[in-house]
Amino acid sequence: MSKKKKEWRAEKERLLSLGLEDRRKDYRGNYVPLDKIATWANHDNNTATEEEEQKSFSLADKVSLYKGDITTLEVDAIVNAANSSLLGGGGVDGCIHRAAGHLLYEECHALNGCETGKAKITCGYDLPAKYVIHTVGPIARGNVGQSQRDDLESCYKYSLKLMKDNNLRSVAFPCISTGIYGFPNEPAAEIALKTVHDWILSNQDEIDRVIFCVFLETDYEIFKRKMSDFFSPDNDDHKTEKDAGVEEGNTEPVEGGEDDDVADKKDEKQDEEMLSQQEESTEDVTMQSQDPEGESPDAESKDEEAKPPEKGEPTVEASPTAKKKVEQENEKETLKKEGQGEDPQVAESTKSADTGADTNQETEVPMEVLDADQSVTTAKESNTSSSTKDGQGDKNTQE
Ligand code: AR6
Repeated sequence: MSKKKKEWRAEKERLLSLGLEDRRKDYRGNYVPLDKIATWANHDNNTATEEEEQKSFSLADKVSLYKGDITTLEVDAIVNAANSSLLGGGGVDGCIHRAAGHLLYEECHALNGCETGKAKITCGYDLPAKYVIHTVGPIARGNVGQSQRDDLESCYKYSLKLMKDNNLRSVAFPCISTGIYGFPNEPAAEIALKTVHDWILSNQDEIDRVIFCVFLETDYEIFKRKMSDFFSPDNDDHKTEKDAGVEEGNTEPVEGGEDDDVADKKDEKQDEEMLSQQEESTEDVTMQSQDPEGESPDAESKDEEAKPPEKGEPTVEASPTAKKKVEQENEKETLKKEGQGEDPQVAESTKSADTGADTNQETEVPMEVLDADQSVTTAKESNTSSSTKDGQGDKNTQE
């Protein structure tokens, strides 16, 4: 066994044997404990009466909408929107690799990549999340057909399956594929909400919480508008896309008129500001670690075959925000290809974080607890215990 493999295996074993309080001593940055993240039933916009809340305990109590940096969440697992190399990249992938530290790269290196629509699990290392589930979303570049829709759904399903297989009880998802991969935000949110809804319905006892962790105001507004269609306090049956106000092949919401247009423009402006701030402050995410010994990978995935794509389905026109992101990305890729002749997919493993928060933390910072409203409190004020079934069978990690 190589020195590097020994290193990540030993650290993974050590971290997974620790209790919550000891693990907290190892976090590199701020963290948000699960009990500080409101469930949808208690979300500030939710107008459910007490009686309605009683009825909805099974669904609205099991999901949350959280806007912020996924790398700060103290949950059993966070999901990474990775590429098929699993060796890091930009966006949320870059943020997660930076915050988790180099051992995440070393373990990912041993996984031998991952196919689109599937998922693989690693330790979270320096993250407050115990595990990272890496999934590879479809590349949509603004237009989506049925195969991209199926692949995106499959990302959520595989990630949830991995969570269940490893006895994990809380997970946070970013908006997979909606950044660099250009899947339009609105249909992506529909797929995320419907897939998670259906999965929770048939796995209610297996899960404590699924958090939809959005980063951009645009996504926050979309999810806020749609959450109750799927996790309604008084209705456990999901609505169809039509009922939820979105016609297939149309990314624009059906409801609302001028007010929505004004709100959309405001969101886009806020997002543009956020993205440009990030671009200014983001450093390159060059994964420098290499395995000089080139040893054979020990992929640990228990993947099943993904559904074959269906052809000839209608496509969805990208929203203006998605188009802009795609244009920016295409521009970057053209420049890169012209300059270096690289394969864009492979090149992504060494490029800067385009849409992600800059969570690079090279130096030790004092541990602080972030309240879900982003206000900082001291670590002592938090007495949450992890919802993970500690010590229980961890199929993918007991090696
Ligand atoms: N926390 C939560 N969400 C975030 C964060 C963060 N720190 N940073 C960004 N997002 P993207 P993709 C949101 O581009 O479209 C990488 O290079 C972001 O606003 O990260 O699946 C990979 O290596 C967006 O809503 O992932 C792949 O090559 C969402 O995360 C490729 O990008 C996903 O955007 C994957 O592209």
